[in-house]
Order: sequence, then structure tokens, then C-alpha cells
Amino acid sequence: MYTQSMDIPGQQPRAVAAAEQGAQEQEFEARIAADRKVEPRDWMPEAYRRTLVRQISQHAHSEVVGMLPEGNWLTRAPTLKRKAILMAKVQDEGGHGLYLYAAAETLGVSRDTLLDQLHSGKAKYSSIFNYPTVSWADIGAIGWLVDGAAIMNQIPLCRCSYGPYARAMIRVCKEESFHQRQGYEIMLALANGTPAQKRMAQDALDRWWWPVLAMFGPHDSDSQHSGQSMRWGIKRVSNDDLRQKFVDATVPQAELLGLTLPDPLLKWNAQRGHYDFGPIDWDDFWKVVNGDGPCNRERLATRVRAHAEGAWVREAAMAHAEKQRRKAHQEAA
Ligand code: FAQ
Repeated sequence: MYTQSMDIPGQQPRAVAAAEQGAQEQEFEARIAADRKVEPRDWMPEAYRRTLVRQISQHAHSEVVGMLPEGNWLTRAPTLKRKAILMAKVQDEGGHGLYLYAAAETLGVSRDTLLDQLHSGKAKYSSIFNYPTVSWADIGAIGWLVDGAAIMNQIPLCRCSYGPYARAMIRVCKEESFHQRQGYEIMLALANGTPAQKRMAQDALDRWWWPVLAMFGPHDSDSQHSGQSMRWGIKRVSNDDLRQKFVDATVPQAELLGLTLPDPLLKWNAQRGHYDFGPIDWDDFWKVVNGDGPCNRERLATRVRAHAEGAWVREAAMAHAEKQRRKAHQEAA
């Protein structure tokens, strides 16, 4: 009776709207609890949608900015075969960006908005792509370690509660697995090559190891989003657990290469059944995340320039689509 007195003509009575929202929330929670996928047309809480837009867009930006460190070596790959493989890999990363932007768009945000956020420096992308690639061994180290870390993080995302993201991840992971192997194979060739080549591989490993461990994100105790994202089934495994899995899997791979991981505290812990490892430099990580890493400015400037130089391609594609639309319209008339 009281609520009816506040109703606005032409609008749903508030009590009815509240009951409807309550039912929608219950259905959403039941869907999450039963491990059924949430699809774009399903009702979802606004905070769930925002979290997904944040994570998927950061992921998409990481893929396209991630093309740049390796892109540096396309013209300098040591053989034609290495060049062809690297070109395929870098193109794959661009493709991953496209799947991910498309997945983000299903949540009602436009690609232009997301790209504006990246180009204005407002959006985050993975810290790891702000380090330089000074030698060919860095290409091996990126494939082996960065793609290795990316797979470790992305395999659980194939079970993410949001359908379009989970499905994009299945395809991405298949391609990342080829990327990881090509990187390891470069490291294998260098580690078994001349003493100078082996030194180059060790130097790359020394520089990439710690940034790769940091790439998994802050410790669980400092991870502001993990708790809620795990409850919603967006994240399935925590930052620290993924980091530990990665260390455990990578130590034997380094041993096979005959290279030394740059951590004097790295040691098998029989009691835990895991490797212990030294502390991560979080000050360096946050400096890089906040825009002040070795290559942040260069990466962003390159991306902005590439976008501007590609304007004519986008315009041509739009003009072509418009021409096709008009033609179809005329044919139908
Ligand atoms: N860099 O509370 P959490 C690849 C931010 S793809 C920068 O733990 P969350 C393929 C985080 O955004 C690599 N920022 O956050 C490839 C948040 O900031 P916000 C990218 C980071 O979301 C290979 C704040 O810290 N992969 O490598 C980083 O629960 C080779 C608090 O952190 C993905 O994006 C970081 N490393 O967990 C391409 C996978 N870590 O948003 C080319 C999907 C954390 O509040 C070549 N994403 N932050 O301002 C995820 O799994 C999660 O978003 C995490 C972070 C695990 C990255």
C-alpha cells in the first residue's frame, strides 16, 4: 500500500521490480553454483559485468601490446624459418586480441571505448610487456617463460563462468602451447650452441625470470579482486597457486637446458612438495604497472602510432561494408 503510493505512472511498481531483481539474482547465483555458463543475454549483477570488462579488456590489451617486444625481432630473426615462425606467432597474438575485444563487446562496451582507454594510458595491460628485447635469446625466453606463464593462467580461464571468455580461452590456449614450444626450442638451440650463445640464453633467463613471476599478479593477501572473482567463477586458481605451479613446472625445464634460474633461495621443499623461491620485488612491479617501467612509454607510443597509421584500413573496411549493405538493399528492393 505504501509502496504503491510512490509509484510513477507508466513505470513498474517498485515492489514488483525489486521482486523481479531478487529472482534474477537468485537465478544468477544458482547458475554460478551449478557451474553453468553465464551468456551475454542472461541477467548478471553490474559488478560481475564490470569485473569481466576490466579483466577481458586488460587481457586483450596485453595481447596486442604483447606483439611489440617480439615484433622488434621480425626483421632480425636469424633464419628464414625462424622469421616465418615468429611472424605466425605475432599474428596469433593479434588474433587473440581480436577474440578478446569481441568477448568484451558482448558485455555492452564498444571496442573504440576500450582502445581509447588503452591509448590514453588509462587502461592496464600486463607488466611483462614493458621490458626490452635486447637479444634473440629474449624471443626464446618470452616464448618459453611468458607464454608458459600465460598458459598456466589461461587454462583455468577456459572454465570461466562467462561463456564467451571461456570459449575464447580454449582457442587461445591451443595456440599458446605452440608459442611456448617454439620459445623453448629457441632456448634449447642456444643452450646447446657455442659458449657465447649459451651465455646469451642465460642472460635472457636472468632478466626475464623475476618479471615473469611478478606477472601472475600480487600475492593473494594483496590481491583486491581475487576473492570476489573466485566466488563468481571468473578466476578458478589464485595468483599465488598459479605462480607456484609455474615454478614447479619450469625448474626441470631449466635443468634440461643446463641453465641456472637466478634465485639463490630456490630449493625443493619435500614437506610442501613444491619449490620454495625468493621474494619478488613488488616495488619494481608496481612501478612498471603504474607506467614507469623500462619500455612503458615506448610501447604506448608505438601502439598509438600503429592505430593512427591504420586509420585508412578501418575507413576502407567501413566504406566496403557500407557499399555491400547498399548493394544488398538494392537487390532486395
Ligand atoms: N600487470 O586483484 P588482482 C600473454 C593489476 S597475456 C599489470 O590480483 P585480478 C599472452 C590488476 O589488473 C598476459 N597489472 O587483479 C602473450 C589489478 O588492477 P585494477 C595477460 C596487473 O584481475 C604472451 C591490480 O593489479 N594475461 O601473456 C598485473 O584479480 C607472449 C590488483 O590485482 C591476462 O590478462 C600484471 N601482471 O588478477 C602475448 C590473463 N597483475 O584492474 C604476447 C587474464 C595484476 O584493479 C606474447 N587476467 N595487475 O586496476 C587475469 O588472470 C587477472 O586479471 C590477473 C590479475 C591474474 C592478471
